[in-house]
Amino acid sequence: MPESKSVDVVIVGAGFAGLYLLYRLRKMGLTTVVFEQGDNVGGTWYWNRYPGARCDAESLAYSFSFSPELEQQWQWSERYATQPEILKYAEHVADHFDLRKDIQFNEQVTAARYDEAENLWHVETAAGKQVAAHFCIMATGCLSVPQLPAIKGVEQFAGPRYQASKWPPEGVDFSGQTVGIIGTGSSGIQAIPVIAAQADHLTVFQRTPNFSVPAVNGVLDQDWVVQFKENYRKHRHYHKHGLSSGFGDLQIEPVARTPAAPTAAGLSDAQVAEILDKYWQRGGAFFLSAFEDSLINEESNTRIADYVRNKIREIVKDPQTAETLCPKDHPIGTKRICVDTDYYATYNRDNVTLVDIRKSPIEEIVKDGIRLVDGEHKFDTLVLATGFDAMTGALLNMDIRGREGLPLRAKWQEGPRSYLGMSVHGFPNLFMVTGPGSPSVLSNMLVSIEQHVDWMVGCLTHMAEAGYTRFEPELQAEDHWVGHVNEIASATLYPKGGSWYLGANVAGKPRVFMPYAAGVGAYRDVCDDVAASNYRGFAFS
Ligand code: N01
Repeated sequence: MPESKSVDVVIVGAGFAGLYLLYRLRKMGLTTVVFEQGDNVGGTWYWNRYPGARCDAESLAYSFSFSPELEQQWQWSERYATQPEILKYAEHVADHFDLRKDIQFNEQVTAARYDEAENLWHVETAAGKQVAAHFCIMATGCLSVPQLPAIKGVEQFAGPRYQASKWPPEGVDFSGQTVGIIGTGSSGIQAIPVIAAQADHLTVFQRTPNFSVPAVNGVLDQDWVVQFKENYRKHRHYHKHGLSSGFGDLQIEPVARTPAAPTAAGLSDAQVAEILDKYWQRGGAFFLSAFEDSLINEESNTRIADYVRNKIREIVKDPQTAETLCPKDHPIGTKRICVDTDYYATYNRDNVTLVDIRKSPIEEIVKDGIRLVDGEHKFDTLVLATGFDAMTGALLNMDIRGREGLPLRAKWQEGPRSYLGMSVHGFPNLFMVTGPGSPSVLSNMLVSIEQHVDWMVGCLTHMAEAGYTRFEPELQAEDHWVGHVNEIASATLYPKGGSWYLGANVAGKPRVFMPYAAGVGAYRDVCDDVAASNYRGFAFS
């Protein structure tokens, strides 16, 4: 077994969070090692290479803000960047800041144990590497543990089988093939139009329809980009402080700067349509920001949902198919809204069939297709876009043990508990980036990652200056935060969504609404206030 070495900080994961952490901690003069299970940087953008994969936040906002030089130097080509372009960006960041030398690739962390006497974390990888560190920071991502469907027979499919979140790097050519796909979340909705355009025939097995809005993607006008970049600080400020999600609409003028209407409740259909048409035509998830109360007022939400259902009925020619595609089981936005290119129109193609497996459930995956209660569908290739064990999956897959050997799995048996979504009582000197209890997946991840890392760096600097070597959130502060996160969630419609935000997609997972729903600006204010009041809620020694 390789010899154990000691560093100031061990970071788990070399996605955007791990990269930025490494950059900042190195600047502080701390020794660091990053363990990454893949053979490259990029995290989610390394693994999710399925056809059509692209970000649902606009490129110029879904990018690091810490380096004006990087901002000016990197040229995004489309409004919504493709997965290969985002991966290139992550590689560029790693190379430009010379980060790779402190990253150990193909190293999956399996255990992290805190030793109280030594005040050290002992971290182990599957390959048997060990490292001791004063601080351990989990930058493991929120959607990094794929979820295989619990469907009988999935292993007996004889043809090629691909999973969206573990796509082969060389890509897949579907020409001349018949394909079946299970899953109509963001991944499926992006992949379906692209696969349909290539394959002989595509059968989509849909259990629950999702709301999707058009991306209205396009090549970026470079004159517009220059103008945008001249005002980058102003835009960044707006994303970090002025918006609840940190996504925004990057249009320099109209929609973004037009204040949201207070509510859709009580308006006529024509009035609702007049407002929403602008957002629909402009494209993107910003659609939900048209009304201030879209996620807190049931009537307003229903009006917005009705508008989208009517759009689906307008776009999809076959009325029965259109009806099957209309989501009716959850308020719009309480499951992550999807952003697509030609998703609904794809069902007008002759080579696409939609199968409602809610009406006729899957009995079994067989060697050449899928057998439903009312018949069989045969195809050559199976694609699974069945989601993730989100937010807690990666953390709980590792054997993380805090003081007195307390396993995180035991501490979180009834759902995740944290202080500010960053730290856990009983687990000293451990941070999580964008963990449960922070805005995380409800926000532009790059905005949230930078905010968390900056805050953590501030905390570690405070400790170094004061001569502290150990921090731990107090139980009372954690309990209070968990209560507050729940209180905010219950004031919204989110808990009605039955989504992966709640753990509802994983059998046996506790149903707890995991992200903090008050928005990135409000959350940042709380974190800044905690820091300014001598890190209220943290015990240092
Ligand atoms: O996963 P999902 P995803 N039998 O959980 C179905 C981010 N993301 O990978 O709803 C049949 O949303 C399941 O059906 P149901 C984004 O945050 C972002 O698509 O459980 N079907 C559902 O249709 C997103 O929200 C981007 O009834 C089964 C689908 O599989 C998150 O990742 C792109 C099944 C899973 O949908 C996750 O999206 C991609 C079964 N046994 C992803 N099990 C962008 O930035 C599951 N399903 C654009």
